Amino acid sequence: MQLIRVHLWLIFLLVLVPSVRAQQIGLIANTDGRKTISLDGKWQVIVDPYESGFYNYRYQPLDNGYFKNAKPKTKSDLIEYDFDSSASLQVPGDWNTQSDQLFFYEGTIWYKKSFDYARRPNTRLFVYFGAANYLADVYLNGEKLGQHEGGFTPFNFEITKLVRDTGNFLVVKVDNKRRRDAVPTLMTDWWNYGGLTREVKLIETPTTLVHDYMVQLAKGSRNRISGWVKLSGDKLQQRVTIRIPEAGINKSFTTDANGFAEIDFNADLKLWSPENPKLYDVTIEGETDQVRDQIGFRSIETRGTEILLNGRPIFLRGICTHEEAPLRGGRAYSREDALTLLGWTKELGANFVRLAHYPHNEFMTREADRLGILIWSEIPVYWTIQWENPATLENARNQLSEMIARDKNRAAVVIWSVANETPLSDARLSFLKNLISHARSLDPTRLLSAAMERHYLDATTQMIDDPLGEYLDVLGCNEYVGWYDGLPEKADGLEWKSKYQKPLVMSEFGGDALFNHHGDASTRWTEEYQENLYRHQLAMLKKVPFLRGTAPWILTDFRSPRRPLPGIQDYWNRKGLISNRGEKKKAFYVMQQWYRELQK
Ligand code: GCB
Repeated sequence: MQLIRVHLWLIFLLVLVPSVRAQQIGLIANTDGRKTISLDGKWQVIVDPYESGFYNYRYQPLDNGYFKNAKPKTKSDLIEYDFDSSASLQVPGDWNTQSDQLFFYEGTIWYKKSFDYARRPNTRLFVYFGAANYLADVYLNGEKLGQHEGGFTPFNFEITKLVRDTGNFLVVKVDNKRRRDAVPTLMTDWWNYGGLTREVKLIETPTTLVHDYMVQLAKGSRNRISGWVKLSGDKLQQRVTIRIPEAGINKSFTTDANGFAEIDFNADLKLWSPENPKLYDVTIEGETDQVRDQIGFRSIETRGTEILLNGRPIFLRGICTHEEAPLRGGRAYSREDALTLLGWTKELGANFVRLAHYPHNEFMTREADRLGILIWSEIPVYWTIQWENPATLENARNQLSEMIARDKNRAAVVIWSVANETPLSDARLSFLKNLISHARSLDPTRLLSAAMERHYLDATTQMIDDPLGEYLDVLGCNEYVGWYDGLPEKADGLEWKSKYQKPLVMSEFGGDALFNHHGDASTRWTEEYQENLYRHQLAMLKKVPFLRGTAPWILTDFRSPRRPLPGIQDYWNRKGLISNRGEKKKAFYVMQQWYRELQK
């Protein structure tokens, strides 16, 4: 018996303790409204294609891998790595565009940053990563903090107990090897930019902090705010107050033994819209901590085939975009990058952007909030995911949770999308239904969509009857009539039908053109071909009775390993309305003209 007890304890220590340590605290909402210290800048790196900093020659995990940041103590010591004399990379930033040697690299790179930090009493400290693509193992002072999977969502680890006044070293093993069971999986049409692609920062909080909150209009209401506040720490029962001074709001609630309080009160507000993107200063104030945010309030619903913003029908004049830096190239990460992309979006006459095919950095959603651009945000459940694999589902659910956790208070975000162009099967349907109900449980207010499948009933009829449509609020379809599907004139005779009484957003259409490559309208890759394709597309789309939005593919040319054609593509997908150098192609103006007409 005694022996069993000892064994149980051992199992507890071995199994439970590391996992408790790895789980730590969930995502801290709104790092903007808190005290943070940036760890951006140069980080020392070791490129480790064989992961010999992690595994020994028998492929067993090492106890003293590179995360120990070891130094020889005597002149006879054998240590085969040294961060401090290694090369460095800029963080945030993908590694591919910082070194020619790393351009096609897929594998592991170790990052190290040293810092000092004098922690004050009664504070907690967290290290926060905007994103790391794809798999990150994080260590502080040689101790493992945890692992994070998924290349486009934020995560944080508490380091209160491990941090020292001086000489801290933070080591992150970032691995972007593609995997069949991962999300996304092996095949995508975008560059697998690896690294610490978004900001890294330390967040200092009081011992009991306002961990997370949702302050939004209740579903279907334009004058009732409802949501919740969650505290984390040892003083969980507190009075928390929501203040919105400009709207004369000052409402207090008491958190329960778990630190949780639901909030619900009436509010007389100027509503957020693309025409008037009104944001209010909001303070969420507990007894021990307070957080400031800027929040817009608007309602979003569907009625039959209409999309209603603040109760009024709206047409989503959209455009798709990847998170790729205009002009500079590589992963976008900054406010300036966001402002360039959203500036072009506005210039096009758009009021809506589809952030393809994964959650973009927070500057995009924050700036869209300020500029009045509606957002479709999606997770990289793209093409041929392993639908039957429970671990893949768990991974997708987690990426969905983290996307919603970060952006649930952004008025701009009106649609969460769970998938792109996924092939029909029972396993796929149950996987996606699971994601849909998960999203609804986390956020009951926003619309759910996905880019679904569609098919030809006969030569001139496109039918939307993908069973997924039953569970979505907004139908999304990608179609490439005139590019992968016949020539542009094919669009003239096409009719669209839908099984569902729901609004449709044509979430992709388009074709490639190399900027300044000219010819007649039937010559592929020319601006004239693309322009003609857009003309025929728009003529067709205008006739679709249930169409409530368009998001052509795509704002700018973007890098893709699937596009090698020399002299034309050179590893760029050329479907941009704007080139990778910022030059507008003829089709840009076709779209712009239509979006201007729609505004009259
Ligand atoms: C699609 C995909 C998108 C591709 C695009 C293309 O349907 O959703 O990721 O980049 O087509 O250019 O083929």
